[in-house]
Amino acid sequence: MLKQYSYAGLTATDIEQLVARNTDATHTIQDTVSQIINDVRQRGDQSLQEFALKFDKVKLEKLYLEREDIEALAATITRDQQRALEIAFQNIHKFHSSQLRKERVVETMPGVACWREVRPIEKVGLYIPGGSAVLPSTLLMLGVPARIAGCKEIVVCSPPQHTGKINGFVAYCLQLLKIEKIYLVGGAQAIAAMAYGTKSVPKVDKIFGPGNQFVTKAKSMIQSMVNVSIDMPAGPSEVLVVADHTAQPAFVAADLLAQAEHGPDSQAVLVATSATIIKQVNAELKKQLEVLPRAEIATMAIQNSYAVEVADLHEALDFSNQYAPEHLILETDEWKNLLPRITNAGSVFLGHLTPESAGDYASGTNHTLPTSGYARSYSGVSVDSFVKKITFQHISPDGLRHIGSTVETLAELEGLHAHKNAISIRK
Ligand code: HSO
Ligand code: ZN
Repeated sequence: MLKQYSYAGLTATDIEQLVARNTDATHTIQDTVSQIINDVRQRGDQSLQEFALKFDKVKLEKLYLEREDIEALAATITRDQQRALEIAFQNIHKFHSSQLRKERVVETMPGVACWREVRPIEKVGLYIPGGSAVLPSTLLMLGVPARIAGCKEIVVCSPPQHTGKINGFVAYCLQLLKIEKIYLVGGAQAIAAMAYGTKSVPKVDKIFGPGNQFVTKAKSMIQSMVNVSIDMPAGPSEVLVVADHTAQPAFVAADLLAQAEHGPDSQAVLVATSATIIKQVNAELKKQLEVLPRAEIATMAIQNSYAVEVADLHEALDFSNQYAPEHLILETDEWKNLLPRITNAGSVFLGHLTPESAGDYASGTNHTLPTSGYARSYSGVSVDSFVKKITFQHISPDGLRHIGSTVETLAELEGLHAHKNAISIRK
């Protein structure tokens, strides 16, 4: 079922093509997104209301829900469901709380003190997708670090359901996060609204969250149009599973399918140390797909995926590092020895009992991660994504004596005499 390649038979160009993904997918939608952005910019709330009617098929009286609505919706989910969301919230909170560390003051020369302090980004916008699957877990993954960072204003946008509301799970997460308002805006129009601000939706400083191709395109375009930044360019979700003879084919197949069910453009790559493993995993894929409710979506994603046969685990890691997966799962007893060889990956899952699902929901790590090869240079979302680090320095009389002549010489060699004078005048 999975297309199959042998690593030994692949040229450098073959590998380059195999690991390339999501390359031109967003080009074709640029015009549509650009029209949406301009419309929201010019007509604000009215444009958002029309888009809700057009795309979400719902007529909205107002573009947001407030505390009473959120409370009523949150009360519709079961106690067990609430409990599961609470545990996820707590674990994500515990893990992310350790990310804020105070840095020490460094004296680079006697009397010259330099240090960094952390300040939250004041206004952040969180986009929670609501397409074929609503993902309340994404609200926790973005909201928890935003709260820990201390962001003053957290604006949440999510497309309305047919009822003109949001689902109870998203509502309960809002309660856990103590967020009292949610904007019923989806798609590229939500990104435009948070970037420019409308009468109802506040303008923010940074926009976070995954989304479909329109949302992603809007995020990448908006950065150069107005002073707003984004978490990362996010494409379709992906996993790469490394399996050797110690792997359980049923577990491997389950992990590939957990990825595949996200969307037809998701990719699930298997890198295995023998053709037999690939054969066994294929058989399991077939078996498990038969009973999967989202089999249609998963099948399309599997068609968009492949398996690579490698000679050993070192070759497996070579391929994985070139692919730079959003999620990497090492289904081998040897996982510990492989850690130093991992150079590019968003989030890594170790051993036979650590499925990606655990991290998607509840272990504590973040599931907002770099896709499409961006793991070569980007990290996943963390508390760091919600703060700035400001540098400070103080120079004492002794410090000025120590550093003064160095600055004067450097200013002079650059021909910048006012710079030199800013020192000399103080001596
Ligand atoms: N695998 C997705 C996150 C997610 N999975 C949310 C289930 N719900 C991207 O990391
Ligand atoms: Zn997932």
